[in-house]
Amino acid sequence: MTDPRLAELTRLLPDLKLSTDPGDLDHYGRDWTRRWTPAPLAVAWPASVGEVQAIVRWANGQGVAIVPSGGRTGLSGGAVAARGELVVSLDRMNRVLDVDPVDRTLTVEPGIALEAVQNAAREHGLLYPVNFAARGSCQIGGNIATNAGGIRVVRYGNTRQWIAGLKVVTGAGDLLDLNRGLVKNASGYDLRHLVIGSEGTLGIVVEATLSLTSPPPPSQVMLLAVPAMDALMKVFAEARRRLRLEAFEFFTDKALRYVLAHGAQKPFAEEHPFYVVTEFDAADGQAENDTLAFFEYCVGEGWVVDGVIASSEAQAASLWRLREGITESLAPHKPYKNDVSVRISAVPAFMDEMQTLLDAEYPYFEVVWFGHIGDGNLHINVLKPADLDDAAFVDQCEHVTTLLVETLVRHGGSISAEHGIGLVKKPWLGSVRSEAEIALMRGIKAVWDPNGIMNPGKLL
Ligand code: 2HG
Ligand code: ZN
Repeated sequence: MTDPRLAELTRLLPDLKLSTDPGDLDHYGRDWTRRWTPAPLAVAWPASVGEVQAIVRWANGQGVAIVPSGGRTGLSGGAVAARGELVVSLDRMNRVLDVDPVDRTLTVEPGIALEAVQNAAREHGLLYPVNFAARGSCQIGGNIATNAGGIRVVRYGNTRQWIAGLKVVTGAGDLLDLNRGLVKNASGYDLRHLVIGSEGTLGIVVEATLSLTSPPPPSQVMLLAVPAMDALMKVFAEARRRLRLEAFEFFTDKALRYVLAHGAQKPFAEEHPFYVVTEFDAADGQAENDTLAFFEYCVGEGWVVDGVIASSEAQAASLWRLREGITESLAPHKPYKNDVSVRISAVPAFMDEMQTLLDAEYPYFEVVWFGHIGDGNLHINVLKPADLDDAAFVDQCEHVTTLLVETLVRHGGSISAEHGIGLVKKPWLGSVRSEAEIALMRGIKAVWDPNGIMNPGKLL
């Protein structure tokens, strides 16, 4: 370590795993956004709370910025290190520390993968219900930092709802033990909820106590073909009324074409403009009648034109693949991503207005819509035309984002539903949060992180 700051860190923590290897800097300096060239100072892999705390204190002393780093599956640049920061990877802090069947909690280190959390809960006959396609690679610390949502929010809410306790090292180097797994705790500001969704700008989560729940009864997965967005919202309202929903996701004909080209199985002989994948409880014979009655009613109203119910786990997985495989199938087309939310009732009008603007200004852009329609959360991926260079594409997409934000503001929506602000959406934060709100956010940041070392440049 020729850098004197790193030499000092090694002197303080001789056992700390630390690397300046160019391969590590490149790998750990980026997340799933591919826009920035990684340029961290080094990567550190602490193995204990004490090491994290010592690193943060060292960083304050040396004026080194820290990028906390989980599975780096984020899509907003929140885990990018492109300005000489120290990446603090939580990869080595990935243990289950405790399971409590009475409290129904699981206490884990932050670097554990979401899927490992789900499996640990299942081993004890319980469920950690937050779920999404990146489950195998993303880490719980990152889920907390972004208040990750995903495909079960319609039933179970976001990550926030499942955090019973948090240990956090603040930007000032203090170790906080927040809420300690309590169900009720009316003792003032609930600081745990400030950390959730703070995108690593306040501190580093070093331990989390997660609430678990009972697993749902056996479920059924159904794919529906729908002729129009208005109809789709009616199907949603009807499904919520008649079925106990676990998921209600949508995608368009364009999205389907990309997943099919990527190896998924064609669900219907004909193409339709919109599709819904829905999953719901189906415990007994009555449930089967309810499902059929729901389906027939929707067909009778003209809201659904075709449908298939999975008759095996393999078929359910292949229906889910149509939705969960979209991101991967679009990746080769260098998509520019937007992740927005409006009130559920505003979805069709918002989509209509936005698509009209896009068609008028950017008729040569292919725009793929999909997402968590049951949460009013839409993913809008603009694919890069082959004849447009990367910089010009990003420029034009940023103008698309401005149009999008103007439309969102008219509909009372948000520029980020679940991916976070990071670097990618920072220019537009002021359009969806008021000046007074942002001033408060800056004030909070200054208290938690007085020297501004925690993930600087992200969010604020
Ligand atoms: C999803 O819902 C993820 O599949 C990714 O949030 C969305 O790729 C995207 O735009
Ligand atoms: Zn999503």
